Amino acid sequence: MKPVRALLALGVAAAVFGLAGCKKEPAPAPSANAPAAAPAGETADQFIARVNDEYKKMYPEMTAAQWLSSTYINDDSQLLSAKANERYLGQLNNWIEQSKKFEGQPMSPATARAIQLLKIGTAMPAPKDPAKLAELTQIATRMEGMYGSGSFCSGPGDTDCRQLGELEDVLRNSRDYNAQLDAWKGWHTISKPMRKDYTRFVELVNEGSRNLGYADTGELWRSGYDMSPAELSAETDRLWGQVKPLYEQLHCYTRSRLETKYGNDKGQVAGGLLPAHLLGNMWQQDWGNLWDVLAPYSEQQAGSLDINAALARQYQQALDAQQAKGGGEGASAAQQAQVEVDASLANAKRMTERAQDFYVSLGMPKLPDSYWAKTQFVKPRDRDVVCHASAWDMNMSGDVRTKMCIKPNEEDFTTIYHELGHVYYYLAYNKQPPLFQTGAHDGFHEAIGDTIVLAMTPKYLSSIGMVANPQQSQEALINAQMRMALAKVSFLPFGLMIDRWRWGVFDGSIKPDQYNKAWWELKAKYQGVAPVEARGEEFFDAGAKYHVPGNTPYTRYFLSHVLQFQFYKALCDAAGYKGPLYECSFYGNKAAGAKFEAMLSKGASQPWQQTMKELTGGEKMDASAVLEYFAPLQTWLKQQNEGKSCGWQASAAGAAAPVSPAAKPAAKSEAPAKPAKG
Ligand code: X8Z
Ligand code: ZN
Repeated sequence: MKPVRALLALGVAAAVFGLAGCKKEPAPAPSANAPAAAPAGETADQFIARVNDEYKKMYPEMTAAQWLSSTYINDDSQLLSAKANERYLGQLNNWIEQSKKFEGQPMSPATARAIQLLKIGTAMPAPKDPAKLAELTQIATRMEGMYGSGSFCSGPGDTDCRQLGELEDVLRNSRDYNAQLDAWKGWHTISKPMRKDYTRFVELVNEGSRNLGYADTGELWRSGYDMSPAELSAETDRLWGQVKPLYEQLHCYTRSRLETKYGNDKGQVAGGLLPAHLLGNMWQQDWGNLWDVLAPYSEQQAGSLDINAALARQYQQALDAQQAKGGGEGASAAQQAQVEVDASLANAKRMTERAQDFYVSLGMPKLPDSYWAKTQFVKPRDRDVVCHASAWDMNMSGDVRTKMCIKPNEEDFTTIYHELGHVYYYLAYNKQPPLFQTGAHDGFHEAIGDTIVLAMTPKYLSSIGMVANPQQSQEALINAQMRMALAKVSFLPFGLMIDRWRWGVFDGSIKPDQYNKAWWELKAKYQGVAPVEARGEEFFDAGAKYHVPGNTPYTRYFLSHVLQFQFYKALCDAAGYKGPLYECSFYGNKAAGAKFEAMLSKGASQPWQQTMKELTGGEKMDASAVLEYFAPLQTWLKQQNEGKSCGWQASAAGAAAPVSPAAKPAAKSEAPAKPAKG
C-alpha cells in the first residue's frame, strides 16, 4: 500500500500542519471546494460530518496528482503533485485547528475517535510556516522521484545504465560473487544525493510533529495503535523476542550454506554476519531467491515447488501468442520491443486474475472494470515510474488500482496477492465514513493479502497448475516450510530495524553525520548482515530502500508478519479446518471469506483490539501462531545446526571485511543464539 497516496488508508496520511494556531502567519489559500472556517454553533458531531464530506470531495484531486507523478515521473508531474499535497495539507491543518475548540466537550465516541484519527493520522506533519510546508512537499516529491528514476551507469563511458529492476535481477539470478556485489553497490549509489534532502526533511517533519504535541515524528508514528507510544515500542520488543530464536536458527543454517557455496572466507563477514549482497535481495529482507542455495532437499527427494518455472512458461506462451500477431523474423527492433511489452502485460494480467480468483473464491466481488483499465501492471518503456508496488483508492468510491512493474517471478506473483489485500480492504470499508476508511491499524492493512499468501499451500499451487502434485513426505514438508520461512522469517528483523533507525533519527539519538553508521549497526544487530566493504558517511544506504525516501512507516510490516499468522489461523478455524496449521488452505471457503470480509468492512471504526477479537477471539498481537506454523522447520533447523556455533557478533560489523580464515570458528554472538543443540 501507498499510504500517502491512499491518504486515510494510512490513518490520515500525507502531512498536517497546525497553522491557525499562529494567527500572525497567513494561511495558505483554502482549497476552492472546502471552506476554511468552521460555521458558528457547529457541534463536534456536525464538525466531523463536515470534515468527512469535505475530505471525500477533495481527495480525488490529491490522489490523481500523486498517481500521475508516480506513473510518469518528470518535473511537471512532480510540481503538480507537490502543489496538490500542499493544498491538502493546508486543509488538513485547518481541520485539526478547528477540532481544538471541541476539546473537553460532549461528543459521540465515534466523533472522538475521528478527531483522534485526524490528529495522528499523518506520517508527514508539516511546520506552520507556509514556506516550510511548500519546502517539505517539494522535498518529499523529489526524494520519491529520485528513487523511482534511480539508475546506475557503469561500463566504458558509464553508458551501461541499469535501474532497480535489472539490478535486482542480478541478485535474483546470478550466483557470481562479484556480479552480485557490483549490482548491490550500484543500486546504493542512487541514494547518495538524498542525504541532504532527508536531513532537512527530518527537521521539517519534526517541527510539524512538535506543533501537534508530539516529541518527534517517531512518537507520532507510534501513537496510531490504540495504546501509548511506549507500549507499542515494548510490544514490538516482546514480539521480536518470541520469534528471534527461530530467526537465529535460519540465519545459522543460511550461513553454513553460504560458506559451502562461496567458501569460508567469502560466505560470511567477520563476526559471523551474512554478506549483504549474497542473500538474493537488495535489502536482505526476503531470501526466497536463494532457493537454489538453501533448498533443504532436491526436487528428486521432495518434488518441485518451483513456481518460477511455471511463470516463465506462462510468459513464454504469452510471448509466442504476441509473436504470432506481430513480431517474428521481419519485425523491426521497435516492433519486437512492443511485442515483448504486450506479452508482459498479458502475462501480468493473467497473474493478477489468478490472485483475484482467490479472493472471489472466498465470496468477494470481482475487481471493477476500471481496475483493469487503469492499473499499471508493467513498467512502461517510454518513461520513469515508481516501480515499488502499491495499491490505491483513488476516490473512496470504487476507483481502485494497483501500480506495479510485474515480472514473471514468484516474488511478484505473491506481491500481487498482497496488493489485492489492500484493494479488497478499500472496497470493504468504502461504506464507512471517510475518516474511518483505513486499517484497524496499519499492520492490519499489510496483513490482509499476506494472510492469503499463507494459504497458498503446495496443494493450492498444484490446483492452479503452478507446481506438480505435491508429495506427502517429511522432505516435502520441510521444503514447503523453508519456502515460506525464506519469505516470512527472514523478513522479521528487517521489519523491525528500519523504524528502529528512523525512530532514532527522529528523536535525535542518530545524528546526520552517523546516519550510515547507525544503519549498519542496526542491520548487524537485528538481521546479522553486513556489507563486505566499508560504507562510510559518503553513502546514504537507508535511502536505497523505498520506504525511507517514500516516508512510509515500516513497523506496520513487522506487525503484519505476526498478525498474518493469527489471521490465517482464525480463518482456518472459521473454515472448520482441523489438521496441522501449516497445511491449511481456506481457498474456496465462504465461511472463512465472510469472517474476513466482516473484519475488513469495519475499517478503523473501532479500536483494533475489538476488531481482532471479532476475528480471532483474542485482543493481543502474539507470535505463537508463527511458532506453531514453523514448528517442524524449527526442529529440523536445530538438527542441521547441531554442533555449530550459531549467532553473530554485531560489533564486528564496523570492520566490514570478509572473515579471515584465522578468525574462524565464528565468534559468539553478543546476544548469543541458544546453542543449536538442546
Ligand atoms: O512495500 C511493500 C508492499 C507495498 S505496501 C509491496 N512491502 C514491504 C517491502 O516491500 O519492503 C511488502 C512487504 C514489505
Ligand atoms: Zn502493502
